[in-house]
Parts: sequence; C-alpha cells; structure tokens
Amino acid sequence: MSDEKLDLLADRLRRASRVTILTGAGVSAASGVPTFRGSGGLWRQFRAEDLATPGAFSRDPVLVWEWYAWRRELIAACKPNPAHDVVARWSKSFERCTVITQNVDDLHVQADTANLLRVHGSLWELSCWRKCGASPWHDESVPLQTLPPLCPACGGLARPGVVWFGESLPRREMEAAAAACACDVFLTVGTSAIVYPAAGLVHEAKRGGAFTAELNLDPTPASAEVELAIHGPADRLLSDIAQRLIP
Ligand code: BV8
Ligand code: ZN
Repeated sequence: MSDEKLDLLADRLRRASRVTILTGAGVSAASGVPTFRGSGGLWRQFRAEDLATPGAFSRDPVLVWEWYAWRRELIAACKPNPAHDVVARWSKSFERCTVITQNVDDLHVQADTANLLRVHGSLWELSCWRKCGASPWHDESVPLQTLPPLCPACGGLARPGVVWFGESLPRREMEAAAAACACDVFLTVGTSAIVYPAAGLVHEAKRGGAFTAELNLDPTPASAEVELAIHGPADRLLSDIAQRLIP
C-alpha cells in the first residue's frame, strides 16, 4: 500500500516547481531529541505547555531555565539525521522550496537548509526579559555560564529566544510562511498538527490548491484533511522518496 503512495508523492514532487515543507519534533526524533507529546515529552512532571509560557517564567524563571538548560544539554549532543539531510537537499533543488519548522533545536540549520523559517524561534538565541533594548544574542554555551543567564546590557534576566504559548509568532517568518502556502506541494512531516497557527498552514495551502501530504509516525488531526497521509518514521520515508526522485 504505502509503495503506491510513495510513488504518487514522488511523482507529484517530480512535477512540482514550488514546494513547501512544514516540520515538527518528529523530524528530530531519530536524532535523539524527545518529542513534546511522545514518551520523554514530560520533564520532571511538567508538560511543555506548563513551562513554555510567559506566566511560568515570571512565576519561576529558575525552574523554566533549568528546563531549557536540560534541553540545550541534550540537544547539543544531537546531530541532524537523514530526514534533515533530505529536507536540506530539497530546499536547494526545487525552483522554490521553503522549509517552515516548529523545532527550536536548529538541527535544520546544522544540516545547512536553505529558505528556513524558524516560526517558534531557537534554543540557541537569548533575549532580554525586560526588553531593555538589547538585541537578541546567540549563545551555544553548555552549560550556561550562569543560571539564570543575564542580559549583557542591563544585567536583568535573559529569556530563551523561543515563542511561548500565548505569544505571537515572529511577523516576518509568519508572513513568509503564509506566502509559501501558495505552492504545488505542501508536505507536513513529523508534527502532531495541534499547535496553532503552524497547524493551520496545511489547510491554507489546500485552500490555495496545493497538493497536500503528511508524513508522520501516527495519524493526526490533519490526516483526514490532506490528499495523502503516509505513516512511518520520517528519516525512512523521506530517504525512500528521495531515492525515487533520482532520475
Ligand atoms: C499564538 C517553542 C497569538 C517553545 C512552541 C487555535 C486553536 C487552539 C489553540 C490555539 C489557537 N490559536 C492559538 C492557540 C493557542 C496555542 C495552541 O496552539 N495551543 C495548543 C496546545 C492547542 N498557540 C499559541 O499560543 C501560539 N501563539 O497563538 O499567539 C495568540 C495569543 C494568545 C491567544 C490566542 C492567540 C504559540 C504557539 C507556539 C508555542 N511554542 N515551541 C519551546 O519549544 O519551548 S510549540 C512546541 O510544541 C513546538 O514548537 C511544536 O510547535 C509543538 C509540538 O508539536 P510537534 O512539533 O508536532 O511535536 P509533538 O510531540 O506534538 O508531535 C510529534 C509528532 O511526531 C507526533 O505526531 C508523532 O507521531 C510524530 N513522530 C514521532 N517520532 C517520529 C514521528 N514522525 C515521524 N518520524 C518519527 N521518527
Ligand atoms: Zn536587558
């Protein structure tokens, strides 16, 4: 069964000039990065939605920083897997290919992905919690020099450069992501399609006439919406389709 589906998707990609790929935690699973809702999604007894909020940070910045420090330490040891490599290759091989990621691990960056939109930010960017005017800065130190890390300009608390629940997504990235929904093929890979507005993009692409497909280990709320849903590990499925695309 999935062979025909893989052939069909390969055929659509072969004929496409504008391709948009949305990725989630499932793409980094094979690199050893825990997903949010899968096993390992919980840290201590907390769900991501409990800690990844401005409210949680103002209540207990040290706790929230301990969680981000734990993720930075874990992800610093991870490398891109074949799923990232195929996406990176495709990002340079179609007439226009946009990669929209919800992941904050920057493994797509490490894989040298072109036209990458990080709509939820990055674990390796920090900014000033007080918004003193200091521009966000890059920090890959593991462990962090101090916990919590401080703003080099005003000495106040620093915060992780990620988008928390209840916060709006970065305007430039979201506008570019919305524009990229005008495409021939919209592929969603390794995401549970629950967190909005990112989860709304596949519907926008479908309304715009794109051929929509989902590659994910488990069915999601988007599975019934897309033209083609193929369930399996992202690294195997993407490598398989890439193989079929080789003339
Ligand atoms: C906002 C950064 C304006 C931080 C993240 C409409 C309807 C309902 C709710 C809302 C709505 N609009 C807004 C909301 C509220 C909220 C929301 O969507 N809540 C959800 C929980 C219902 N959205 C927001 O708050 C957004 N902001 O809307 O601002 C506004 C403001 C106030 C009020 C209204 C509007 C901000 C959302 C961004 C939050 N930040 N991350 C951090 O990382 O610390 S979200 C974070 O969770 C990730 O970035 C990602 O987006 C999400 C996790 O999802 P996935 O990546 O898909 O991971 P998950 O574990 O869930 O699933 C993994 C999948 O992979 C699974 O399906 C599994 O089967 C599969 N898989 C596993 N292994 C593999 C695999 N697949 C393939 N291969 C494998 N090997
Ligand atoms: Zn500051």
